Amino acid sequence: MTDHDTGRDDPAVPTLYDMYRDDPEGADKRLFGRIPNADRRGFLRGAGLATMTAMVGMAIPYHRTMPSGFIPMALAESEGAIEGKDGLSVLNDRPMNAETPPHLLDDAVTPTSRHFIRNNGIPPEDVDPDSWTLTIDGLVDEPMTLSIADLKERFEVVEENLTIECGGNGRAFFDPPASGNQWTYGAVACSRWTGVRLADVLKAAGVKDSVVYTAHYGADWHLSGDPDKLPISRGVPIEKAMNPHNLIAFAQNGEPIHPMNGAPLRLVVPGWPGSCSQKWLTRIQLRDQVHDGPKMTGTSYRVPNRPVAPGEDVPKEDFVIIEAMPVKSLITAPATGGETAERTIEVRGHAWAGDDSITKVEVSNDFGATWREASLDAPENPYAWQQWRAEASFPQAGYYEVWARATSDKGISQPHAIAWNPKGYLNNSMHRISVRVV
Ligand SMILES: Nc1nc2c(c(=O)[nH]1)N[C@H]1C(S)=C(S)[C@@H](COP(=O)(O)O)O[C@H]1N2
Ligand SMILES: [Mo]
Repeated sequence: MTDHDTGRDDPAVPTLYDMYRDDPEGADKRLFGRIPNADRRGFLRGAGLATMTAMVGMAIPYHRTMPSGFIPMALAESEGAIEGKDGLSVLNDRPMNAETPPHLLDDAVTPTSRHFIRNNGIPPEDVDPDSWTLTIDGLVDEPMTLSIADLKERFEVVEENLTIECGGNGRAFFDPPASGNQWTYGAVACSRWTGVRLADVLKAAGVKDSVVYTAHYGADWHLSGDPDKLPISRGVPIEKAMNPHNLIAFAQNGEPIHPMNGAPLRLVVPGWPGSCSQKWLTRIQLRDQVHDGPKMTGTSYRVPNRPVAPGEDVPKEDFVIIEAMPVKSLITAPATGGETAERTIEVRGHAWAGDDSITKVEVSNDFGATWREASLDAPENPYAWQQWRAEASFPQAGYYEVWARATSDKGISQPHAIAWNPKGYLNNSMHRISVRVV
């Protein structure tokens, strides 16, 4: 198998399963050596427990007595399910990265069980919502440290459907390929989030005039286990931070946030790369310069400042930070590859466009020669993806493709071809599905 087939970031980073099969003792050390002074009484003490529990699909009551260098049978038999998730494809288990097949994203509000997982490091263990705190500091009049109860008490609690899409969604289709998780279509979701407005909290702290950028920090661990290293810390310009639709969220679809989606507290900064939406949020610092945390600099979440040819070697200084995500649509029904005896079927899905809204979705079933306008719903609230549906008619039996393309209120629509960039970001080319009419 090539690296492409396994869809992993880097062949040098083995999966949990590979690690235990090839070198059980070493794997144990890598998993448990990472938290200094961890009380290590058995296999599953330490940073690996959340991942292991997630992978076997349920709690492991006797984890304290599991021998070291031991791989659970459930993992030996399969790559394992993820607790509280349903039907996701695991692209990588260290860190955990899993996407949702398009036909499982059919709901207007993405159920938590189908919300993708994009981790850059190791999620925190034994998270206690009651003692969790968020610090707002840096260039503010009054630095604050707030509990989740404080947030609920001091600020208006709001609920919104907000689209989060990973900047690398669609990377799998880059040619030449781009390294990183080989996301196809499913690193996007629109759950209903409950929280307080980021802007309200920043205003309460008093944003100094010199502030230009935020810096977000979370409680997850760097893959190396080095407590002085952060897996990711990103930020946004203060103008974006003050948008009233950014939430500091403590609930997802009316329930506590899923552990892999940032429990107990996360940022949701919709419309911009998912990486701006810090999970396991502990601190927001305001700065008088652009943030320079891990995954802010170099080529991370950055694209060339001009169109480049596929495969072109672009100098680092020509990269700019990705801001709003581009206009895009997804066909969630029917599932690709299906067969139908009907001559007319309903095709449906969602469309979204960064900071903008969608004004038109069109569907073609003749390889783009003709297009039919879909009926399109208004968004539930700004930054919620919009539902559309259209009829596709097939004159005779045979192989068809259904293509969808959305247009934003800025008049921008989706391209046929990928605008290639070295790290495989922002693929918003049209979604195509195949239909066999029998
Ligand atoms: N603390 C922390 N926050 C994070 C990440 C992370 O690895 N650690 N990943 C980011 C990225 S790259 C994305 S796309 C989104 C994904 O959110 P989800 O896993 O809840 O779908 O979380 C972002 N927030
Ligand atoms: Mo991401």
